[in-house]
Amino acid sequence: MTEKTLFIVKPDAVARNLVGKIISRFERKGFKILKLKMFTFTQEQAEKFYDVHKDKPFFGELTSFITSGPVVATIIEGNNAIATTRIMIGATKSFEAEPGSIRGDFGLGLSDNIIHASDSQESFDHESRVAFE
Ligand code: FUP
Repeated sequence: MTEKTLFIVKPDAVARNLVGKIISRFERKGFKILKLKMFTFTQEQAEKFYDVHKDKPFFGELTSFITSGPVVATIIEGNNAIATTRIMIGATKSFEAEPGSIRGDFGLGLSDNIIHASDSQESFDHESRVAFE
């Protein structure tokens, strides 16, 4: 089923010049890029983006990391986009993510874990609204 999803190349990956390598994996997989935007999250936008985590102990760390530098937000389209993208990015903790996944191949961090991707239709709707507002 053709679906859309959002992924965000996070500040650590942008700083390490990994934008092209990461986006090319999604192109190679067969997804179509519909929107691309480079920007830096404001504090307000970050709090809105991550509002499902607002009561978590790591919320402060998360918003301070995501606002720390430019990101690249991308909306892609293709078969089963939401679930397939989650498989491609790998486990949240980069240091445990499978080799072959994006986090597994490029990262070692937890909040600095290279890439974010929507995990449901609801999170896609919310997150794409915030990122492309
Ligand atoms: P994911 O959907 O894989 O990005 O992971 P989560 O929604 O569980 O977490 C959102 C972000 O919070 C992750 F990118 C990493 C960060 N995080 C921490 O910084 N500390 C934690 O203990 C858990 C998550």
